[in-house]
Order: sequence, then C-alpha cells, then structure tokens
Amino acid sequence: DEAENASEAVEYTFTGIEAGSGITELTLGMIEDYDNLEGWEINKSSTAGMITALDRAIENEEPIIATAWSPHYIFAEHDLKILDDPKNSLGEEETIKTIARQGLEEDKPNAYKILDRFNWDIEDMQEVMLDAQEIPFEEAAQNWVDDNGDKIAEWTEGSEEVDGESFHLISTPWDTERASSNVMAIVLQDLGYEVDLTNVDPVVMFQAISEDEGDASLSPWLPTSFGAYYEKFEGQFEDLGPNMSGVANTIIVPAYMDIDSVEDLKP
Ligand code: PBE
Repeated sequence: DEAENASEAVEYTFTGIEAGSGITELTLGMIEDYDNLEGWEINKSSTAGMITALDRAIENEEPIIATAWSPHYIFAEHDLKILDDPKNSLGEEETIKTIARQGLEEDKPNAYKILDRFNWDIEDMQEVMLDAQEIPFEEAAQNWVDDNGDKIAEWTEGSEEVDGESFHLISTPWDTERASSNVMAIVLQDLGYEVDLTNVDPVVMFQAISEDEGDASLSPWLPTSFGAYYEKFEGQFEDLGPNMSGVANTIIVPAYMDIDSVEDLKP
C-alpha cells in the first residue's frame, strides 16, 4: 500500500534538521513511542538541508517525510500536510517564552521591563520572516519596528533611556527566533543599550542565561521542545512568561502523499 511504499522509498528515514534542536530530540522520542516506527531514523543535517531536500522532492513529486514547525514559510511555498501524532510525542501547541538571568531586574530594570512586556503575534513574526527571505534579518526587523510603533510603545512604556549599557541577548539559530531577537535588539538599541546578539544551540542558550553569561533569551519553546533543558536549569534563570503562543512542532509530507498519520508508517 501507499504507506508501505512511501516508508520504503524514504528508507525509513525522517529528513531532519540540526542535531541540537528540540524537534530532533522529540522525533527520537516519537520513534520510541510508536511500535510501527521500529527501525526508523532521522537524517540530522541542518534546517537549510531539510528545506533543500523538501524543495527537491516536491519538484520531482517524490516522497519525503520531514521534521518541521509552524510558523514557517515552507507552508506558504508548498502544499504540505501535517501528520497526525496521536500519541502526542511532539507535544501540543506551545508558547515561546522569555527568560532572563537572575538579577537582571535589579541590574538593568529598563530592559527588564521591556522583556517582561514583550508579546507579539504569529502574524508579526511571519511578516519579519517572510521579509527576511529577501533582505537581511536586521533590515527585516527594522522594517517591522518602523511600521509598528504602537506595539513597541506598549512594550517600552515606563522604561527610561540608558547610556550605552551593554545587553547580551542569546538566541537559537532558527528563523522564528532570529525574527524576535532582531526586533528586540533594535528596541533595546533605540533605548540606548549596546546590544550583542548570539545564536547558539538550545542547551547552550539555557546554560548561558543560567550562568549569567547572557542577559536574556526570547527563544525557549515550551513546555515540550525545550522542556528537558528548562527542567535541567530550573531555578537558575527567571521565567518572564510567554512572548508568543500557537507555535508547534510537526512532521510534514507533501500534500500529494497519501499518508495522514505517523501511525500509518511502516517498520
Ligand atoms: N524549532 C524552531 C526549534 C525551536 C524553534 C522548533 C525548530 C527546535 O526544534 O529546537
């Protein structure tokens, strides 16, 4: 049958992304959770590699089963299906949270207030991500900031200007977080901070905030994607709550594939 052919055609392999990502760990867990995924593997490479493989497969109408997440521009470019995951191995819809190092509120109260209030919508993030397909992220973020003075005024209300204080934002390297951290970098710069922005693996991000090497991060997907790291470092950072909701990890296939659930795949 179709699922059998497709499973064989993809060599029982999910096209994956970076080894250090949350979704890679979750997909390894998913393979454990489902008996029918016995013997399945993930081809870990990079997000760019996954997207190239997806583009190529779709160009040739070949089967591909990939790890992905929403929001992502691939959903605007291709007709894709998200496979059901009845055991919920990839978790439900998540929020993206803001975390800060202990003591940030005292040390940098003006930045802290902004981070604490920072909250935007999927549509906002998507606008920056789509724009950044054509121009550098810094410029896409600047365009969004220029167009959304009212939202920024809500975040910055009550924060006073500072004079060149340093601020170290730590992010993860995916577009979703490059969008949020580049926007925040501009907002903090406009208040007078000297902002440093570093992209690292999720576990390194948690470690940096917990060990006071970074001031804050807007990148933790929770409760599932980064749940293990959150627990590992719990108590060593401050949780400022969600900055966005409605994001999700997914397994995707092109719409022409006749598979609807990870349970359909064959060992
Ligand atoms: N993501 C996008 C990341 C977090 C943001 C879901 C690919 C991850 O899996 O770690």
